[in-house]
Amino acid sequence: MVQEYGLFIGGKWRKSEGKRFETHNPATGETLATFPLATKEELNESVRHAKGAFERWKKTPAPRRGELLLEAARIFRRKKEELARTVTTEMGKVIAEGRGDVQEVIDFYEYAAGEGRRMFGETVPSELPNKMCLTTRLPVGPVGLITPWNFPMAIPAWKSGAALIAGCSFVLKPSSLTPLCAARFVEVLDEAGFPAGVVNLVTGTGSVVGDGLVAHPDIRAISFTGGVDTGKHVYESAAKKMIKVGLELGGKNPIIAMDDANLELLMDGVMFGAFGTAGQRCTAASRLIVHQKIYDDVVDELVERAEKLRIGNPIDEKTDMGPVASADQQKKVLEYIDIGKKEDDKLLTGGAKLTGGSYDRGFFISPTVFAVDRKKRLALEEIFGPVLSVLKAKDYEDAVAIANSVKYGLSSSIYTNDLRWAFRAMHELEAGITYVNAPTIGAEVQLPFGGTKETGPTDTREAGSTALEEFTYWKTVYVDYSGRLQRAQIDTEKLAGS
Ligand code: TXE
Repeated sequence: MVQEYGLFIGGKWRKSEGKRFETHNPATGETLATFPLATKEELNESVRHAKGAFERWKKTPAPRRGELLLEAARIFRRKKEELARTVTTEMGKVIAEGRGDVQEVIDFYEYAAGEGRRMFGETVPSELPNKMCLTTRLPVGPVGLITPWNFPMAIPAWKSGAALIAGCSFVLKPSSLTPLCAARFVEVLDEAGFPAGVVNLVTGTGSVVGDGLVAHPDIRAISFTGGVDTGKHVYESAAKKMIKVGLELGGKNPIIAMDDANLELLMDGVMFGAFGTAGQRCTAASRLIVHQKIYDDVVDELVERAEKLRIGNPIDEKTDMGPVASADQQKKVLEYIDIGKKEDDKLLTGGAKLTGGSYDRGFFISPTVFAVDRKKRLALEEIFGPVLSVLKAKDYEDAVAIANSVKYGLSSSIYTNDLRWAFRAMHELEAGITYVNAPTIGAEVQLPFGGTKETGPTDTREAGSTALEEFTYWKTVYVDYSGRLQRAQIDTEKLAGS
């Protein structure tokens, strides 16, 4: 039976006045559940609850807030397998990656819970006697979390975990491709016992719920992950309100293969980086930049391996790559494949929709590899699908110049056994993340995640020690216990001489 969900507002699941939409399994076409397209009034109601709850939540000591995050982590751990199956069924990543998505939730909630007992500020010496100076973090207020479909539980967890431990209440607006994952996620938070109104889930369109959330006067920060065009729009309207905004907007991530690289290690990394999650990770390796000396060997091996991948229903443990997430995604990726063909890029393997039998019910595309010239669109634009562009570089300098020639700067990688290239790449690749001898994917929650250039113009970082930046502001406190007026910058000479 297809379950009908409502909106989660003020600690309760509520019916909506809005129309409904369905969510589907991208491998089979099966309808999984229906959700409301929330109205403006319902969105406003959720923000009203978030605002009321914020006043109490911010006063709850951070270690107590952390206990609730730990409780949620325990429940996520208990339900890991069923939640992983929801991720795979609704989004289409293979089941091992579905489990990884949920594991990331557990890892981050545990990490963020610990932050409740750290959340360090500084104590700094004063230039005046009997005066103490310190800094502390304060939550910005109720926040809006706008999330995509490619990590349908992990990304809501990164954003909500950091918001909650910081003392912010939130309204989560998930992608309309994966509302079931968001609902199952919020059910766990409800079971963990977060106070009513701290956690709210509002499904619906970008234009009503997304725009409405960003523009709402009581929403004090927005954390957004999605496409560049939507991100620009969010950035503009957040700027009109002068609120904090965290943006994570995709990439065109390169792997550089130097001529001294361990080829076996390189190929394992390239296959995982390019075709994991059917290339739909913001950190996916979508460019392989190969030193000319090893180019032919790498290309041969790549084609052989890509053709061996088993494509099918991602719930089957034996499947290597599932479908792309939606009909729109499939159309967009196929359009890029056509662009490659029209621009005379050399198609090395794949390059087609998979059809026949069970493939006809889902959105399958064969793993595709093009040999591409550095100025072509396939070398420069984000595709977000199982399409890898291979480029030839003369030497290290040329490889880095190609790597840096795109407008994005999220992840990057170099395979080499030469320390010179490894250390230079760490400094010279224009990206928020650089891997050495590992692919562009595989972020760990205890490290900052984010990019530069059009990937992350606000330069915020999710996860890691920087996760709180999006949701807190710094308060500087001066405590003068001298019992008299002391004037900074003015009384210092007298003091020095006295
Ligand atoms: O993203 P959108 P889509 C890229 C990838 C993909 C493309 C489009 O290239 O092909 O984006 O995917 C909400 N105000 N990435 O269409 O539209 C929307 O409902 C506020 C990269 O899914 O950007 C969803 O919740 N919000 C990315 C979220 O924004 C609005 C992951 C993202 O949707 C809105 C996903 C509005 N006006 C896609 N309109 C990554 N960085 O990993 C829509 N939304």
